[in-house]
Amino acid sequence: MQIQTSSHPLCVKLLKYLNFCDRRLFDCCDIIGNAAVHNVSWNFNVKGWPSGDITFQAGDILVFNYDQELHNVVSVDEANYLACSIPDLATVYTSGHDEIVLQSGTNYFICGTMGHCVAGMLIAVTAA
Ligand SMILES: [Cu+2]
Repeated sequence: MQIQTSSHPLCVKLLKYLNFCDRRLFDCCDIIGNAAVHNVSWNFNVKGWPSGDITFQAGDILVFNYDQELHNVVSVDEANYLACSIPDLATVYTSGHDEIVLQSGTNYFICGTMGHCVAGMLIAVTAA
């Protein structure tokens, strides 16, 4: 059995981390091997991203690049997106280089630093 798509950076990372191969990993590599990677400059200018004709598929990866001293990334639902509020159980990303896999439908992200979302640090990305 061979991993056809193991050269994908996320797959390489997984292989290194797990140090073994199983069926789930092969499946995962098949999925992420076909995914597109979209880099996001996560800062105050991000509102309106992406501009142009980029289309997104479920399984595509957004890479949020930012200064982790200033910002973070919070995955929220539509209501919290519109209200710029962070629910108690929200998933908060803080690495400064977060790789987030898009789900089917609209995916909402806001910055959790006080005042940043209302200042325009939020995006909504719809994946087919
Ligand atoms: Cu911020």
